[in-house]
Amino acid sequence: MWPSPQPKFKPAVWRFADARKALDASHNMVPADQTERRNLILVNPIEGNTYATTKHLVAAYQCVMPGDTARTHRHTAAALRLVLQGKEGVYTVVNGTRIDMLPGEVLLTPSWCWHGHANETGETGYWIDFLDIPFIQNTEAMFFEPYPQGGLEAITSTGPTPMRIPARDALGAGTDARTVEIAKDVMPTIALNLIRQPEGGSVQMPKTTANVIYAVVSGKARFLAEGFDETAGVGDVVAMPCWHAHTIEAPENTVVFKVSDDPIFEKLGLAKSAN
Ligand code: GTQ
Ligand code: FE2
Repeated sequence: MWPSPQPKFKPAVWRFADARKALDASHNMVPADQTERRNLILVNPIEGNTYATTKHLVAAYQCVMPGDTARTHRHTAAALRLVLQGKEGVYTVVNGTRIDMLPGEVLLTPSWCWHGHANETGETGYWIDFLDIPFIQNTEAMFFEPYPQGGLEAITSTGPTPMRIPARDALGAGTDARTVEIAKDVMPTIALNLIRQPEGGSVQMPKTTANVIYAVVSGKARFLAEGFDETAGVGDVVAMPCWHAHTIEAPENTVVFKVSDDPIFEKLGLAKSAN
């Protein structure tokens, strides 16, 4: 035992521009029908780690290239996506509902929902996946099932659906400082917040037991923690492990997406914070 949390994970940043180059190059190396998903995993750069971005969550950049489908499957791990680039015709199918992917939208795939992705446009669609896979692996309660008929699940509806949450609608008009929680209590392990700051604004986050992954939805954000100072643009991702006080500064009007494992600690009576 020890007096207070000693996270092994480190603050880290990943850039969409780098990920995009690597994903684009994968096109000529791996045919889509030989992959479960065309994604690039944001592995926290600590010794011995091969997968997780923070203690309980993984983030990955994923793309679907023109004409590709990413076959339908389901798993006990909960998933959600923040769309970076897409338009009508780039879509995911969640339990039979087709959801077209437009930039700035958050799309939910709670535990055990069937989901597969497709792209009928001429341009690659890109997004960021967030899943609680590291947590589910720790519990050993992992189940995974490919869609029995193979390929993409049949579309039975085109929505509207609570599984689609556009950031702009959730935050409302304006540029004033505002934080909204979205999809509250939909996924038992993951909390989602949209944090809007006007140019020159900043928000201070205390030390907490939660492990957080941030992604910039619009504008730019500077993330400051002890030994860490990185400015992130649209689509860039920052990992912020537990018990790291940090500040988010907005050099311009900015929206940041926050993905946190806080519900796990809340449910277990372990949620704590300090200044
Ligand atoms: O799109 O279904 O990044 O199942 C990791 C596991 C994405 C997905 C990931 C997945 C998916
Ligand atoms: Fe999946």
